[in-house]
Amino acid sequence: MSSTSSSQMGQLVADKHVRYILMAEKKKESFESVVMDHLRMNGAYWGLTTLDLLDKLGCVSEDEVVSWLMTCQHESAGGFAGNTGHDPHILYTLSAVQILALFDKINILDIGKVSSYVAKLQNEDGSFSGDMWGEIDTRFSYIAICCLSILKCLDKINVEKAVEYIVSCKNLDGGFGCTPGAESHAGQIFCCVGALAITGSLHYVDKDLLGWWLCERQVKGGGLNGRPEKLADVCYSWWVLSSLIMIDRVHWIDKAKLVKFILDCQDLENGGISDRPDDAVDIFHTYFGVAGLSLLEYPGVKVIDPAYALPVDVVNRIIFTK
Ligand code: GRG
Ligand code: ZN
Repeated sequence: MSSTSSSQMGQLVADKHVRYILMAEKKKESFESVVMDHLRMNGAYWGLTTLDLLDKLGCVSEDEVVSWLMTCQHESAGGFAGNTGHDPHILYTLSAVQILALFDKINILDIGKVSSYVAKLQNEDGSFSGDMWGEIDTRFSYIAICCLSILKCLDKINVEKAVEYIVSCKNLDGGFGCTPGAESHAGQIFCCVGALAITGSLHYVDKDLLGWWLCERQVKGGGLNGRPEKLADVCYSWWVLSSLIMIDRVHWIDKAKLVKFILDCQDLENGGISDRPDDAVDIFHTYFGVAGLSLLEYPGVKVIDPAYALPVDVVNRIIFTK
């Protein structure tokens, strides 16, 4: 729970968040054991990226994380699962690739195998399924494009068709949904705008119309919601703000009020960030709170790339190496 007196001081309690991530609430001895037991691949990406943004990635044993991560790769399919022995899914495959990017260890991968797993999930109409069971969603389009871009294998898919499908999910309000005709939602907008940004296709976005819809997500208290009439939630500080930055309209929201909203969601005593003030903290919202502050240029937090959801120094390393 946040205490009003300290939150009025408006400080990021970075050290406490680092400790919270390392312990992940469970009084376990190491971050790695927590990751292996229950946070699994996505949790590991959220926690490790947050640590890196706070310049504390060195606090975890890279070898332990990486060797656990490699046990999650499905031998024949090539994709990654959420934990050892589970089925592979494109969601966990991106998290695994992002974690290896953080550690500068992409090269330990059989890149051909991982990229083929992702490429095989593309459908005739350009869309992507999440796994062999076939659910289609623009989340998976983003994940495929982000993942293959990090692996420098975008040529393995039909990018033109992938973009065409994403554009077919654009709505009259300028936003995007999970499939053609589905309601605009900030999470899906991040995915579609991110995928269009990575593929150099942002000209398909009506920036003023979408910027207007996105900046209307800021509510009186300064926080952002994900759709009209919904409650503000710290995670939209990522989904909405990253989209506004990618379309160059971030100056349309009140940044100071949003910073205060995020800081008010901190547990000042035990670390961690919640979805809204006075709720229980979790690692997902801790990541999105810190990542949101990074997008807001909060001092002491590394700059994050709005499309790749990785620190800019990591993205630069990927782009400028062979
Ligand atoms: C690398 C950052 C990153 C993401 C990977 C998984 C993914 C790609 C994107 C997910 C995008 C998405 C759909 C986010 C929304 C998540 C969310 C908070 C959903 C809640 O929706 P509702 O309808 O909540 O339950 P509201 O806030 O509308 O009441
Ligand atoms: Zn949330």
